[in-house]
Amino acid sequence: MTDRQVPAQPKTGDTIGLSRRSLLRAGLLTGGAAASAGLVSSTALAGDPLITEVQDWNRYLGDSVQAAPYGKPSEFEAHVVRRDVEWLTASPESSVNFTPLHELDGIITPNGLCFERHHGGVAQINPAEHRLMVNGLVDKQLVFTMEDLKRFPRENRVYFLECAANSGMEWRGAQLNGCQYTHGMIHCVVYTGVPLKYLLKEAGVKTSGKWLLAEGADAAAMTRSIPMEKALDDCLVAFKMNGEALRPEQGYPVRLVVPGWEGNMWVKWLRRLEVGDQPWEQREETSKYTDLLANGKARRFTWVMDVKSVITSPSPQAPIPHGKGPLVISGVAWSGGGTIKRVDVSIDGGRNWTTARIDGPSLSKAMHRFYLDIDWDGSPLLLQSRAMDEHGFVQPTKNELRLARGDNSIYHNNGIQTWHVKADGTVENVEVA
Ligand SMILES: Nc1nc2c(c(=O)[nH]1)N[C@H]1C(S)=C(S)[C@@H](COP(=O)(O)O)O[C@H]1N2
Ligand SMILES: [Mo]
Repeated sequence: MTDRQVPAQPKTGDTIGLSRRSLLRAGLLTGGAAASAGLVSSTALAGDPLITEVQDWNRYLGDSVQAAPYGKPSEFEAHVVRRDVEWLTASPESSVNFTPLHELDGIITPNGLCFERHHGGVAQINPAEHRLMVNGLVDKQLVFTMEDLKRFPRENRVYFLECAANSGMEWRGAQLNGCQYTHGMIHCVVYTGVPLKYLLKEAGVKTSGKWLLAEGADAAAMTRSIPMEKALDDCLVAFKMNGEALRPEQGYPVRLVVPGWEGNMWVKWLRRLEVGDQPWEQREETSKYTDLLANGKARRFTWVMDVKSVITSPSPQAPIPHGKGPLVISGVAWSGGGTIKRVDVSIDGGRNWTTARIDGPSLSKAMHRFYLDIDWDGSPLLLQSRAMDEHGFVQPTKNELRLARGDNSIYHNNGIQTWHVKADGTVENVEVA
């Protein structure tokens, strides 16, 4: 583990002024295709032994097809792992680790790198011994086995899951040095599952049934109230992620998928769905996952994850290794309200904006990948990204957010992130005042 992968201890909000004239000198390359001479490695011209000499891997047989019945990444990618921040939580069982966003590309998170958040550790469940009960205000109380669930028609959908506490540590100022830690409580995979409405239809929801309680089979018995409208809309009872069985960390054998809404509601190890006529006022929807405003009142039932984005490279854990010349700026954007329509990138702390290129699938309530290809002149940058969703919602600055919600909040920070890129290519988390 190198230094730059170690999370910095909390520091008091580093603030950088906007007066750097040098920032304006960094020119934007509009085309995208970078045809500068700076792209060609000069070592190749000097008789590089990696070209002139036959290497071992070119000479000896490699591993057999039986060597890795379940494949894993190259040993040279060993640093690409989920990481936690030790001082953040009191115990490692009720804790969180973070997706290494700075090492990923595209929109899909590999299963082994999806951040984990659990309140009572990972439940280890034999699917043959798992049951899902539907009870409460229904015509027929039902209990499904996993085999029963797999006889309902199923769907495949790509969705992001973001913990409402993602970026929570950044509410009052720049704190953690890396997008893995500031924005890594998110993952995006393709789920295979049964639409929740099919199961509810099978049970027959009574007309008084307006709410659904989802309960987990883990030691925390996570429970959340979900309005019936959402349950009957796009929720899934999912058993596969990225084509294979859910990982135990993600709720094996079955979890609830609540598209676009805060991660806490996506109950893992799902064991019970109760239909009721009002919310249950559980811990996770009263004392937690509510937003205390400046006037002492708390916003609650703030389910939708608002439009948000972050530049993943360059970023503190992904400094620029190559000096000036062609530079790929890349990041991710998402909105619980639907698709992302536009992402703008600023290299001067939000004074000027250039529309980035969204590449890859643009799916509702899924991550979007964006790029801005520039010709970096080697001067310092204040990098920001600002996303806009299909409804026209625009990601706010952190000051705008604090004006609306005050200073007490942890959850639902979708403010614009700033990275300070220095002339030597290193990058730091800062806030633009
Ligand atoms: N049963 C159960 N479900 C749970 C939790 C839990 O502790 N137990 N944590 C919730 C929280 S707070 C989040 S953010 C998401 C995290 O999902 P992940 O671990 O797949 O990233 O799961 C939610 N579902
Ligand atoms: Mo969460």
